[in-house]
Formats: sequence, C-alpha cells, structure tokens
Amino acid sequence: MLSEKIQNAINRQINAELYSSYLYVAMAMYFESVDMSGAAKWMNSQAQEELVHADKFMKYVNERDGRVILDAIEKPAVEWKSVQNTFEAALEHERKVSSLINDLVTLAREESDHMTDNFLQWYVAEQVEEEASVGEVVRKLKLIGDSGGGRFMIDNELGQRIFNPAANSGE
Ligand code: OFO
Repeated sequence: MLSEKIQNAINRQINAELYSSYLYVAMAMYFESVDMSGAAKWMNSQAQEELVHADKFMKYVNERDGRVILDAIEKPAVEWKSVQNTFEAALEHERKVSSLINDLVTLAREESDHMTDNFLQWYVAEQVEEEASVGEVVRKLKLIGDSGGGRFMIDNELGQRIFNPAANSGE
C-alpha cells in the first residue's frame, strides 16, 4: 500500500507526464505550421512516449492499491520563435522533469519506500535518454544554423523516428 504522501507525489508526476505529452503535441503542431513535417512526426512520437510514462505510473499506483487522481492539464504554449528554440524549450522541459523524478526518488527514500524507489529507477535511466536525444537534435540544429538545405535534411532525418510502444515502456 502506498503512503498518502507518495501517492500524492506520484499523482502530481502523472500530471507532469500528461502535460509533457500535451506540450509535445503543441510543439508538433507548431512544426506543422512551419512546414517541418519530419520534426512534427518526431515530436508526436515523443508525445506518445510521454503517455507511456504516465500509464506506467498509473499501473504502478493501481498495483500498490493506491488511487490515481487526474488533475487539470495546464495549457501549453502555441508558438515558438524557431525550430531550434522549440527543441531548446523541450530540452529545458526534460531537465525539469529529470529534477522532478530526482525529487520523487528522494521522497521515496525519506519514506523508506523501497518498492517505489526501485520502480523509479526505470525513470531515472529514461531521463538520461530523454535529455540525450533532445540534446542531440539541439546540437545538430545549432550546426545547421540558417542553412535551408540543412533544415531540409534534418527534417527528413527527424521524420524517420518511429514510435515503438514496447521499446519505450520497458515491459
Ligand atoms: Fe516523461 O520524460 Fe519526458 O517529460
């Protein structure tokens, strides 16, 4: 059974994961509006991955006889300054999520909840990948700068991303 403190903290994290998904759909729609359909596909895959993260938390709460309580999801931004600025905002967001996961681990340890601590380790590893994959796109976009040809190429590359639910859930 989960303590109320841990249950509330995980419910807040479920909201954060759902917000991440919503934010990335908003980013994908911005990319569609500037004719970057490959980048939009990449962001839509990222949005789906966030739903897997939220779902994994929900399953865990249910397994531990807790109660999932869904809250309102904050409205994401609509516009960004550029493609690079959008990915930079995504990187900043992922860093924030990493610190939320770290805080959850700290809380689980303070509460001596070893099961939750163990469960959270999947997210700790996942955040390393999340930051690395967005960071790689930011670096490439910086290299390309204002080059139209480069932008065309990276859009093509980003469009190759295929979302694989099994590979992203760790199950
Ligand atoms: Fe759920 O990792 Fe991104 O936000």
